[in-house]
Amino acid sequence: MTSIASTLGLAAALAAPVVAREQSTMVSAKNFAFTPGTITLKLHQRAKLVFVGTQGTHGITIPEIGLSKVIVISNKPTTVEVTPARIGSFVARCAVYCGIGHGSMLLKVNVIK
Ligand SMILES: [Cu+2]
Repeated sequence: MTSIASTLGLAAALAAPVVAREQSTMVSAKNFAFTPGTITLKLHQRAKLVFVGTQGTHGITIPEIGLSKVIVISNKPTTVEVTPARIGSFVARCAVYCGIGHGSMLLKVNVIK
């Protein structure tokens, strides 16, 4: 049940100015794909990456953006923060063997200005 007070509180929260601008991107991992398969981050802007496993156990390492190995397991979101320092397109492979499709499990990261 939603009270009028909580509705008003939500409206106030939605109307509040954004204090910090931070990219937040959710990436899900299942056998054998990251979704979305490509994410775009901005150079020198802190980004929050939320990895959510929906099937199997996977891993991701993206040294080009300063992300050391993150293990992604089902039903346990893992949030990491990165600040990309290089422009480019980087392809990361799943870092934990997860089965027959493991070799084609890729996440492409574009870092733009
Ligand atoms: Cu894998």
